[in-house]
Amino acid sequence: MEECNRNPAELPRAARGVSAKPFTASPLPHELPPVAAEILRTLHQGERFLVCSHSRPDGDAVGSILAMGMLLDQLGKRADLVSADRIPEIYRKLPGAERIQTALRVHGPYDAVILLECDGLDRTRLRGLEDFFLINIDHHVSGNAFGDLNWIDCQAASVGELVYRLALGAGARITPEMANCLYTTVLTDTGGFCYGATRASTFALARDLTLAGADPIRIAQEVYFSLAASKLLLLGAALSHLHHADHLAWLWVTQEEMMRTCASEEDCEGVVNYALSISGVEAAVFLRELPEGIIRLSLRSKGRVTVAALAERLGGGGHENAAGCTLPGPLDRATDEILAELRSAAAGLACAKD
Ligand SMILES: [Mn+2]
Repeated sequence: MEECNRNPAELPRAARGVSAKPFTASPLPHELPPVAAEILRTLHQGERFLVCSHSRPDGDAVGSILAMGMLLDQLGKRADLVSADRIPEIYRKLPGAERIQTALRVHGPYDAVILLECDGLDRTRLRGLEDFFLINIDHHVSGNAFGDLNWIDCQAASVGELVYRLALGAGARITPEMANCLYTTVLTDTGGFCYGATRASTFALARDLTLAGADPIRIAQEVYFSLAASKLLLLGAALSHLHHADHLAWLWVTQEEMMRTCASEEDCEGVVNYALSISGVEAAVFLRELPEGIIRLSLRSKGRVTVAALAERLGGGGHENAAGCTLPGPLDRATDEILAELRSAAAGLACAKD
């Protein structure tokens, strides 16, 4: 009789060591700092909150917004989840993703606005935030204490990790839905545990989230094996223009190729990484021709070339190893300009032993 009651869908989870028993969290990498306790107090005291992140949201932004919304639900609060840009296709299957509203201006009787991984209000591209009580939770080195409460922890693998610690601090139950959202933040922000702040505590966090019900296989399939065909067609076009020399790699797509492959802006995400992945290449750039003829550039580095300073000089910005800017067209002129900049930034590397 017992055999008949067993749900076959449960077997793979059981095989992964997931049981129905409550799990014990691994020791946290750090004590919850006083500001996090203050954030929790603010959440307990308020009634209605707005949760948002940066424009063009990535896995950490979407997963953290959703998990924070679920935490507020558990605390019996009202939470509005807002993004200036639509949620990328690969994250739309996350539990509760349909709850995130797309808007460019916010208004409402909020007790506080919770900003996740933003270094300033501009980063959200949302208008109407400035008069609210602002809770800023970030893990970037470039993080800014622009809020009324600022929890910036550069050791965290994702902002989701901080939301998780906040949820544990609040005594919330880490539901399978919450665990799936949080696991997505860690997987995507570490590039599949390949870079970023990947450390032992990251795997402890992934373990905890798996025990709490996250499904690592399904999430990996959604994130890495559910691409739009247009993305691969665009990648093919970009790779047909791949060049590399002197520790640098570059590739581009024309507006005509964007149209021909039916590619969207979202499809261009990550194309630059293919150029960077070449052995011996230290910095890479992906150039995309926009309809109006100007050129958008994505710059990446493995760490020895600081692309942020270079992008800033050209009117853009970003992180040390990931930055962007736009240059006037045409494409070949912009390519020459950025290569000259990159060559001088990488000049020291030619003599340095790899
Ligand atoms: Mn992040």
